[in-house]
Amino acid sequence: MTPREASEKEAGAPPTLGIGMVGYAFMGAAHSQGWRTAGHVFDLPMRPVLAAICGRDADAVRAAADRHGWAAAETDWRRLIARDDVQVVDICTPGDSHAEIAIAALEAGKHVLCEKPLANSVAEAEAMVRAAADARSRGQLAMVGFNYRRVPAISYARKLIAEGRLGTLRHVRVTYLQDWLADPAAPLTWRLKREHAGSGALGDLGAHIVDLAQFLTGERLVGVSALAETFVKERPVLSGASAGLSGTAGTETGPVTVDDAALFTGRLASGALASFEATRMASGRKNALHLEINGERGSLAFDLERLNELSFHDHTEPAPSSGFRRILVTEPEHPYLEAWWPPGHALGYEHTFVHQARDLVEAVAAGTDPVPSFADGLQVQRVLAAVEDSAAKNAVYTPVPQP
Ligand code: SOE
Repeated sequence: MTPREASEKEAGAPPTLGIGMVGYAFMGAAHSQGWRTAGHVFDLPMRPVLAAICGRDADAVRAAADRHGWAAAETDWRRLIARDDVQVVDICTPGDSHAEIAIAALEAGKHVLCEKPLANSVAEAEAMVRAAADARSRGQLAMVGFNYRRVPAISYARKLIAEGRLGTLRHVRVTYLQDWLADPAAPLTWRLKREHAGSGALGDLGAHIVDLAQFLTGERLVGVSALAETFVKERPVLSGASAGLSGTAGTETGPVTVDDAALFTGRLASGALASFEATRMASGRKNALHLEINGERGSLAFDLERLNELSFHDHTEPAPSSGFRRILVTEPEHPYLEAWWPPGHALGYEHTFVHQARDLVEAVAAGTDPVPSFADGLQVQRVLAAVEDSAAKNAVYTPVPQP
């Protein structure tokens, strides 16, 4: 125990929870913000401490540690997970290293938070679920980072659906559109290589919308029919370091080995029909996630670019005066909002990572199972694999194996 920890303990301050993060690009920055802020906004039973961050490039990781407020920097993730001041390992690396790091961290006695998609394959995700189950019997927790569940309006939408406000569900319609690959000159980053990313728009964006559809409805997808396409098959090879979505490219080109876009329909367990579109080629769309759910008694719609709002239609109201109305999800009674700003003072993308950190800290302190679990991540992985199988056969209906 450090002198500061000892004096905090004496003063009755909550115990600390040491965080170690692997990765420091876009997601690393977003998660850092979450860990840094959660304990200042919410009354947490444990205080997250940004103990150490890890990346392969010593200068870059030191700079990231200074920028994002981490006490120490490591260049080898094995050293990070061996540190005594790290109790939670947060994995923000490309998908090809998720399984190895997560399993090693669980075996080393740490709790784990892993960015989505959980892994690059069903087999890896299954191994991670097995390691998480073993670790659970030793009191450790494992969570996958589907941060959009933590948008207050999404969390509130789930509550309305669970309360039956939409009645029997008929349709789930979700699109997630970006445009950072619309330009054929955009460079060949790791996200465009199957060996690193597993898949393209499907795993990156499709994973989010599959998770949201299942989270909001409380149901699983049981089968899918899919089409996928790689519109730009060769792209300029990177000559410098890549920050994930961009980088400096030379004149040499290399093959894109993942999808640029994936479209699929699916059936939910109750019989409701779902449709999904995930693309990075929708010019003009930056981070446009739209969803609409229609039920017998009403409908809900959400737009990530207006994430403090939810559209709700109550179909039991008399037709002449009924219609979609806007719910501003900024009241203290709404999920996550009790500790933020007064009503109408909006939240944004970064707050989802603060809420994610809060939920994991609370689960660790209470010893309860965090959601989404690694098993939830595996279920999404199974849907993604079924989508790939179906797309390879030009939309042949493909069952999703159920646990
Ligand atoms: C890039 O496409 C990306 O950063 C995703 O990887 C994230 O999960 C999503 O939140 C925003 O877009």
